[in-house]
Amino acid sequence: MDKPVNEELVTFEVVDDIALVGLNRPDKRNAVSDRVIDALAVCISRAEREAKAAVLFGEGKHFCAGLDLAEHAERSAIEGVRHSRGWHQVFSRIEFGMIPWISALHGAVVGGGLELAASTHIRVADSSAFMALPEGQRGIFVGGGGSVRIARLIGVARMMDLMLTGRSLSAEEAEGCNLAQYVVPEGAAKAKAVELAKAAASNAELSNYAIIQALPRIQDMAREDGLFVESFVASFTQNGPEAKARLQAFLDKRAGKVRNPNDLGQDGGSQ
Ligand code: 1HE
Repeated sequence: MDKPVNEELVTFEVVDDIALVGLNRPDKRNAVSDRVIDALAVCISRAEREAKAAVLFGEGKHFCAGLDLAEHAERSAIEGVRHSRGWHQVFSRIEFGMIPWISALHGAVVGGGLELAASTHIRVADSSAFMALPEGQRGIFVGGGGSVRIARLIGVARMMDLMLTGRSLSAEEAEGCNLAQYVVPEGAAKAKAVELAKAAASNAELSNYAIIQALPRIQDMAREDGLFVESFVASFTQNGPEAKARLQAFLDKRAGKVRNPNDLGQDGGSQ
């Protein structure tokens, strides 16, 4: 039995198989305290149980101002390690969990907020979003998996620049370096994220699981190891009854075709 969600800190609801998880501490710009991490962990468990995909967003004017600096000032070295490892555990449950997670980003997406966004599978930024890693200015270091996830997304050179200078990237710049896959008008990120979550939720669950679990692992492998693992994942995924039914549906012309983005107004979508 899951613990009840602390809705004061993170809101949770499921609409049409999509879990909507909202960081809900707008007066502190959704800064991530220990209690926020605990509430997020409960939401992740519920989302995996109750939904086919999840959307993570922030209430108020910002997605997330990162680590709660008021709490962090008090930590000893060993408490700092425990704290960072705790974030790793929770964020890994997003990245390497059962369902796709889409983040809807607006306003500040900074420090630990960017690390959290980097653990989701697709990031949608609205035009108000800005991304930064101000850890150097605060006299600390990334501790929520950023050196692994953000560096893989944008490359070490760019992460080095962000951390040494503390500069902010606009939403467009973030899209240009893989921190966002979509940029939408201000206020439209959550709706776009829900649309993408619904598309992902309509896939076979086993395909989604294979995509989420295999792609980042294969990226970390040597080429030949990656190709070898790919063959096994491919074979395992296509052997289930759902894959057979979906392939047959296409052959019977009952499934949607892949959409040509140049065909304006035509609904030839793959659903
Ligand atoms: C906070 C935090 C926070 C705001 N911890 N309380 N993160 C940062 O270094 C980012 C620090 N925050 C900011 O730069 C700005 O607050 C924002 C650009 C995000 C938003 O600006 P603004 O003008 O909308 O809000 P504000 O007036 O600065 O802040 C409103 C309140 O939120 C204020 O508290 P109040 O009691 O005076 O009203 C702020 O103190 C509070 N607040 N951000 C605690 N982060 C696992 S390692 C991860 C390492 C990191 O994440 S380092 C990056 C930390």
